[in-house]
Amino acid sequence: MTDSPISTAKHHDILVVTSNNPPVNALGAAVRQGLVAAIEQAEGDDSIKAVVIRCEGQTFFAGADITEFGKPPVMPWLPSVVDTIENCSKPVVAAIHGTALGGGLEVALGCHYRVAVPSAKLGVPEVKLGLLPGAGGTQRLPRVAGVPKALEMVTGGGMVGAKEAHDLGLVDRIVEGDLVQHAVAYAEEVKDIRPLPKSSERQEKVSNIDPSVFADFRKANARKFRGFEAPEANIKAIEAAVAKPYAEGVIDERNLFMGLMTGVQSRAQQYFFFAERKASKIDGIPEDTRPRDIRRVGVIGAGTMGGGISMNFLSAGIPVTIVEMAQEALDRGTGIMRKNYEATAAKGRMTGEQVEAAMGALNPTLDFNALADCDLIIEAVFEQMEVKKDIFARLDAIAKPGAILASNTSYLNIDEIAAVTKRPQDVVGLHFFSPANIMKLLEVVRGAKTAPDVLVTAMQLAKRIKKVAVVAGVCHGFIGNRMLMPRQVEATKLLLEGTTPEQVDRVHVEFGMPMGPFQMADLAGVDIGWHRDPTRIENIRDALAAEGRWGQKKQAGFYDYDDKRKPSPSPRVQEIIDDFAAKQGVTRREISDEEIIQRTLYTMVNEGAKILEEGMAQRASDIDVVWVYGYGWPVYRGGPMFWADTEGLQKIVDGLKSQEARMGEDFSFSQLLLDKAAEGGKFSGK
Ligand code: 3H9
Repeated sequence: MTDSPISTAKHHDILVVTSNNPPVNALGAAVRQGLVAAIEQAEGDDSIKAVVIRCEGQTFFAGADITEFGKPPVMPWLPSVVDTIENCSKPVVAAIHGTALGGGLEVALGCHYRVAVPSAKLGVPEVKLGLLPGAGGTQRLPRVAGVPKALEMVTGGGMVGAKEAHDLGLVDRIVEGDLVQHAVAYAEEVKDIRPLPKSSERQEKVSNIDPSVFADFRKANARKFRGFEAPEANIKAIEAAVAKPYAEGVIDERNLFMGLMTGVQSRAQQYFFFAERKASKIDGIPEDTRPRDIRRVGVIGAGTMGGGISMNFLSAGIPVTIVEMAQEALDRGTGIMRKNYEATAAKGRMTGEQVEAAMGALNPTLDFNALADCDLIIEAVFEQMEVKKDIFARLDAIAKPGAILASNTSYLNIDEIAAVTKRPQDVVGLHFFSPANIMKLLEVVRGAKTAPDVLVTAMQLAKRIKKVAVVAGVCHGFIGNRMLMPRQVEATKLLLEGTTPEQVDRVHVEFGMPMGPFQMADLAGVDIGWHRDPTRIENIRDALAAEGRWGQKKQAGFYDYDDKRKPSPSPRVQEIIDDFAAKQGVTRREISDEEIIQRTLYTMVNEGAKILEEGMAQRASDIDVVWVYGYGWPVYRGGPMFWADTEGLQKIVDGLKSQEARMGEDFSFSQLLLDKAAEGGKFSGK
């Protein structure tokens, strides 16, 4: 079998089994077949006393091959491969580097011993794909690492480092230097030890477990798990490991796994895994485009956005020059940045030294000319075209040749901004989401003249600062905020027609959004974008703003808030709504939850389809990435476009048609949506 990704070589009496399946040694069919053949080889050869399983390339097995999911299964499947390894009559040692993830860790747990390099990481991220470790992992992991840690790992999907893994008993020895050499030496040490230690036979860590562990764990994490099916299935599987013998526990695991695998949520989450990776690929750009070198970043504006943006670069070790117009604003901005870092340190997520290193790499100044040596300059000032144009003209005069000039605008036309410079090819939009040091999304706005290497630099830099970047075209609000608009328009009209802010928000929260449109308005500030003339009252928002009901910060907005920011329905808001309805001659009626979904979520899908047909997003999955990472769309629904596919596009069209008259001229159909619905098509998978 020359083309098998699995090869074997004898080092004296140790058989070294090597997987070479780039990029991440996913456990596809050929790998599984090769592993079983290698164990058979070891069994059949008396001169072999022990086996080492290792991987070439960047990592140990990163799990099952996700691209095989949903296709007809090819034997042998992973659970039986792991069993074959564990049942080998000769000791098997896993030699781990990179990341042993999911099925990869399950293979390692099937081995009798595990050695790892200090940089290795181990985890079971299946929950992020809407799944559970289905190759015996839910039964072996608690037996080796203990129930509390197993619960945390299977439901959180995070990784543990080699040292912690060693402390937990997941790794038997940490080895420095040549991994193969050490693993072979380890195999020599253990080759004669019998009985072989089998993870599946260990009972001590799953015996005498107080069942309240599970109830407490569920309670403590209820908020985090809300809406997701996989965490609960993972918990049930660990419960089975405690309550039942191994042989029965794995049957429970299998049933729970299949239940998840055939559900919509895991399809959505697997789709999203690939969507996120696809987002970094830019259409129409030569493959060999080299990024520009970014050594120092300039940020204009030390407000909430400017400060948050700066922190991203500082945390990644990139020095930042931050410019403000007045000393007081500069001090306030940098003070907040320090406070944020110190809060992170207080939670143990940063050391005091790291805080000082980050703040030490910040150069706060009132001197605009200090931006002259920056390789990337991001403007984060007031959202007004004239202000931005003025800044870009000044930047054009002082920035060094080849510097990238970026605007953090959330709506404005990048081409118009670029036109005031003599270097529109260097201008790009970098739209961060608030709080900019936390939110993962970055919309990279591609202007008509933005150079390919500027885009490539932006995408690469996004990775460096741990953001997920999506390319958007120039249109009002780009991808995310543009789709917010129809939702806002219809939500507000629904208030007049008969619903309450509570009903609209409840429907959105039940759908899985972190909050509804009115809760979001109160959080962001009802006064944002307000014309500031209290006598000019043209809509409900104007009326609220005129009365100082600016949202949470004033303890009054669409809701009333108590001292702890707990919202309650506001009789005053209801009066304002009733007043407006009366003035506009709207007869209020009972509004169904379904109508709210049709008018606030289906309209978003329609807008997303327009964005696609206009080429403002490269692909439907990019829109989904924007909504999951920028606005908290529940990932178990994949994003608005994937969700539309699961609803059925004809159902979306029919729903919108049923509301067309009510929505009036605010609404028009996307031709792409109509066409796709008519041909029975989908947005995803194209
Ligand atoms: C599982 O194991 C189920 C079992 O319990 C039960 C079975 C019965 N399969 O992320 P990157 C691709 S579920 C197929 O950019 P990095 C990825 O799409 C699995 N393909 O690299 C990308 O392709 P492209 C549990 C995979 O260095 C390329 O590899 N395991 C898989 O930033 C590079 O990926 C997981 O969930 C896969 N499993 O990060 C681990 N993984 O170049 C998922 C990656 O065409 N993987 N690809 O865009 C990861 O978390 C990261 O890829 C990893 C590397 C940390 C490994």
